Amino acid sequence: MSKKVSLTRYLVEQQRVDGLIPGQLRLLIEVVARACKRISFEINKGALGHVMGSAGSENVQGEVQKKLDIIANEVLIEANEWGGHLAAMASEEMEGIYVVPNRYPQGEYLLLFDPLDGSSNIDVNVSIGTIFSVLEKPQDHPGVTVDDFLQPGSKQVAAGYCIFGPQTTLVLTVGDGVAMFTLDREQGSFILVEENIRIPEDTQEFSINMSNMRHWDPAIRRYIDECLEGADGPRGKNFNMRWIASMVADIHRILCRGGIFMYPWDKREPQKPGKLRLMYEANPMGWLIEQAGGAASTGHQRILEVQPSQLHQRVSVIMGAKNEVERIDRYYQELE
Ligand code: AHM
Ligand code: MG
Repeated sequence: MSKKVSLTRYLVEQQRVDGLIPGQLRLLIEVVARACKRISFEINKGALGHVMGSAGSENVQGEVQKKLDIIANEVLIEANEWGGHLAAMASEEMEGIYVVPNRYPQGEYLLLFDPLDGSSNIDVNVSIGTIFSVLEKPQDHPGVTVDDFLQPGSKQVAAGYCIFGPQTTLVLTVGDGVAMFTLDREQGSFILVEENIRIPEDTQEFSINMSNMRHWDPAIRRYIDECLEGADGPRGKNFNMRWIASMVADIHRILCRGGIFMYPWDKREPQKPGKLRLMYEANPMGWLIEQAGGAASTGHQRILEVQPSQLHQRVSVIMGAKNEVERIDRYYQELE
């Protein structure tokens, strides 16, 4: 029987061999994984656990919060606040940062998360996920402020997501490739199922909400028009389309079998640079995609180089197969 490698063992070995994971970061990742396990069990209860539906409140972005949005947020905070590995947390569901209370030791890391991404899919039993990103707290001053979080994605020291689908799978990078761990419910631990994940540089599958077509800018219109023309058009091949409306599930598919994902700027709300959030969604997913050999761009710039100016900042997102992302970047340059 081949040996099973648990997340704990994987992290210990990475720490030992590559020195990539300091002890506190290893603890942090394990605590996040434990929280994801709890969230997975809560989601699995569904209507039987009275966890479905809206909570009757709105988050800072004016979006209706689902009960599970709030539960997942609380689980992540409770799991992470006492371990001594964190200075503060920031969440898509909270307006300000959550500084670790004085009664606990202050650590060196900052944790950012979208506690439950793909909320519109909760009540219809479709895959959703938790996305997380880890930064180091700047050490040049005591205490912690919002400004400490405003670092570009290239500064992340760990990032990942946990997808709650037919299986619960944690996908992680600490800057040395992408690894996947599936929750073994009998054993209660995450087990390594794949390492060194690679995204093919070309693809015939794209992922975008086509209902927004009339709002897109010319570069995205041109790219999608050419895909739709199929084998008779300039691309000379047919394209398939998938849109799950959970970024976690769409990115997971791309890490498993390739493709390109787009939630680009559109003119519905011209003052907003996109729908998705830079710090909780685009940066962690962008780093995972790059670590798997793909690319992540706003159309104008590498996502990981965007200098954030606000915690809840939004951004245009184009990520996945390298050659396709570069093609769209070219279209933006040509059409400007
Ligand atoms: P959420 O964090 O409120 O769940 O919103 C983000 C989600 C992404 O997971 C997904 O890609 C997108 O919103 C779906 O948007 P749309 O409803 O336009 O299809
Ligand atoms: Mg989200």
